[in-house]
Amino acid sequence: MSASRLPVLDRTLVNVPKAPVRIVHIGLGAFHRSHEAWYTQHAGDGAQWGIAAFTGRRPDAAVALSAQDGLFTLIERSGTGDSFEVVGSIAEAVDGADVGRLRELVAAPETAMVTLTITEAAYGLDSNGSFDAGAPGFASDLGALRDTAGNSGTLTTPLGRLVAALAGRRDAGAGPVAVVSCDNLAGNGEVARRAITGLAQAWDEGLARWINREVSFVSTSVDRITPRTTDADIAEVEESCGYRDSSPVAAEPFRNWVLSGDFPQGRPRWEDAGAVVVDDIEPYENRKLWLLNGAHSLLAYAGQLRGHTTVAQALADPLCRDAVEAFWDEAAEHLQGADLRIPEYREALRARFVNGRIAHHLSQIAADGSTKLRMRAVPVLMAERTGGRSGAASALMLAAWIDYVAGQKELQDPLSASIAASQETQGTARVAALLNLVSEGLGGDADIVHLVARQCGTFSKDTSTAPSATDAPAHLISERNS
Ligand code: CS2
Repeated sequence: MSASRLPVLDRTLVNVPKAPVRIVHIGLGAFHRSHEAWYTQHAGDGAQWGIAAFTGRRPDAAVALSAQDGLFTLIERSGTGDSFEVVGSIAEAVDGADVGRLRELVAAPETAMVTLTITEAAYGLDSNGSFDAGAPGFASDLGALRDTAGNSGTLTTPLGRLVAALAGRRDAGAGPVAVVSCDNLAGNGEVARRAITGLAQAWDEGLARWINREVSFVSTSVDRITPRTTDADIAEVEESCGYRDSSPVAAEPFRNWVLSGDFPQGRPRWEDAGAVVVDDIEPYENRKLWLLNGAHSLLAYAGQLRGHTTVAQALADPLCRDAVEAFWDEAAEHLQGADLRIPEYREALRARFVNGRIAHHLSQIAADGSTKLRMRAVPVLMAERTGGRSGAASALMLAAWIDYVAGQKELQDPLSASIAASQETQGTARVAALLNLVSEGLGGDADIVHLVARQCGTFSKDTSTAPSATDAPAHLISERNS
């Protein structure tokens, strides 16, 4: 049957009932759908927990998902083949600009939590890691909050919108609620608390006090590699499933979710689907942020400098792979505790990264480097130096970023203007300026500046040994061209 004659995915085609909304999510992207939406569907009591998911910057994903009643196909992509599952836990998909609907849902007593995947850069952290109300978007949102008592559709930041919605919950007397950050940030619960109460404080002190009393900030470590959906994924679902789905999402089979904190109004039994609830999340968080995300960032910059496009392709390059292993050696020194099982975790990561059927583009990972490296490279570098070692492998990640940003005309980064300005300087002054953007004061440490500067050029120096596009395995060439 031609694709245009296939039925569109909806609830008459699959036996996936719609659950009542009890979770409000902000950041309706591929990762939310492959992770939290999947875990919620697989919780034993998932049928009682529907998600109302709001987009971030653009309405597109909400429009596309609404046309199929929130349903989408998860393509589970292993190294050997694909399997398909319709996920139906998104009961409502909404344009993030619809602050009125967000307020209404957050103010509903049935809503037990607000979950977030808004990206690291959206928390307004400055280079000290503190909340900065002057970060892009917040000043104008604060103006809109003051002018319209939070009723304005002109709020543009996810946290500005959430603060307006929390005011709605306070006004409705709907009681306590949990805010659950699912972004890759160290101490994401605490970061969310600081940003949300910081914004509220700057608008309405009474609201900040209410948030301190009534909102529980839950920390999580989330994991599932989920590249952007491609046209090939859409065509594959049509062919294999016999319906049209504009919004499938392809992800690796591996998934992990560690949570820590209180849910005053309950939560789905995510542990039925393999989630783990712990008292002390920090070791798990660091393991994931340093080993997985750290390696990702290193590969993103080093790999692109070497002419690679995907994670699997970069890892096949010995220069990149050795850099990753050396960084892992440094990080492992600071990941203690038998239950972390670092050797097994590293082995599993190698296998996940070489899954060449997952076209995880380095350019996607490279975005927002100043914020990401602050959490992925700097803590290991500092711990190494405190331990009397140089931290050379962590410094190499910073050097790769510095080389990478020098070659970019348009950079996606919250500090892109300052990064561009620092390109006006040269030599160690430029290295120091860029390091200060990643972490305030780092560029004032002459030893670190030299350690990083010495390693600049590592991945661009000897391109003769980098595989050229035509040496790359066939599946990688086709991914690159897709
Ligand atoms: C990646 C993550 O884009 C990035 O920064 O490192 O999105 C990574 O793929 C996920 O955290 C995997 O769980």
